Amino acid sequence: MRVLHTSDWHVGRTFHGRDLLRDQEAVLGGLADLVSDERVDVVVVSGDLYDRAVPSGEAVETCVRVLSRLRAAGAEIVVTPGNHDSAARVGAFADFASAGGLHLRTRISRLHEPVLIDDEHGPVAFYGIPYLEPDPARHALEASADVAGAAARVEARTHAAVLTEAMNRIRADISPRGEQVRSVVLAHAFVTGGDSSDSERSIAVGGVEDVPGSVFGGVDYVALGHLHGPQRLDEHLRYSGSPLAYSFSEAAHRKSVWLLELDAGGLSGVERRELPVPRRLATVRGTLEDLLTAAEHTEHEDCYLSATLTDEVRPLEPMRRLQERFPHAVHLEWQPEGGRATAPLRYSEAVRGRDDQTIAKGFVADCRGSDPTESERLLLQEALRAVDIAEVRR
Ligand SMILES: [Mn+2]
Repeated sequence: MRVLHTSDWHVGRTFHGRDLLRDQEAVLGGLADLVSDERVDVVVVSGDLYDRAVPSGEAVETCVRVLSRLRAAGAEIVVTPGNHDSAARVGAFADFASAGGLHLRTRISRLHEPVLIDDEHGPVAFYGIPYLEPDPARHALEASADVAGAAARVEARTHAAVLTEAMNRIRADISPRGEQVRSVVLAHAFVTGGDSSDSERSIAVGGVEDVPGSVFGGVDYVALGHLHGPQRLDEHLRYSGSPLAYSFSEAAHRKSVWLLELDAGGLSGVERRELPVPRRLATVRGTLEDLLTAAEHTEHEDCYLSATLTDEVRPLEPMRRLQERFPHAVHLEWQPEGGRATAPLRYSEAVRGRDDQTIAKGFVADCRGSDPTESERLLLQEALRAVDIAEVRR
């Protein structure tokens, strides 16, 4: 059996205000070609299908088109929700979807019930662990202890405790099925040793967010979601990472999916398949004039750009001017080099002995390089007087 492991689609996410839906649909829809070219039997999506608990109508439509393409290419699909998803919404039509080959595994009380998919060697059991927020998950696990025939108490309010209980239930389901059953677990968690980036939302509880990899023993493969960089923690324990970069900290990532091969004895191979990059990311630094003219930046003209300006005086309308050369410049910082602005000035010293009018005038001059005009001066005066009156009244 061939299984494609992906996660953290975050459909509907924007990048510094830019809509990514078309890029997401292009990359994710492209997975359908991989499914047919590589004769993939099952696609597993380990959480963060959407970027938000209540995705937009366009995001839902995009996601449905992508899933339909994967199914039409010949794969069954198993999905679990991540910390960005609403489990109830993702799983809304689970029983109906399942009849069409889309298995939405969103319920904690049923995480020990596998999706069974056969190959020539017998069944492969796919278990989906929905993202487990420690406190509510603990209660849901305790409430479903009868159904699962499991421990009635989950002692600690930690990710490790609830995932340990989830895995105990899964192992208890696997063992009576016998040797010939192979197993794949989907989980959305921060496993110790993984590398994070700037685009995952922290799941720390009491300062702790990671769980040891040993929690996931006893199964053939664990398809992890949550961390956005593709990584291998162990042969059978991997993150696929997100299909697109969602922060500048991911500029060096090569986004990819894992392609697993299961034979009669379990996991027999894992290959990496890199994904196309709709638009590269670049980070540049220099004076505005430099960035606008230097030939070395020609290669960045079509990238999503994060620029750090080093001008001594903050240039006028820097973003508008940058975008004339770099239409996809989306982030800007100003870190003056060598100028007086680099010397940290304590606020109390900066304002000592100066009246409000002078301070406001100085602020305009500092930001813009020229004093306020007569009409601006009158506006400032009016604003300051209004604040004075409001303060007297209070
Ligand atoms: Mn994520």
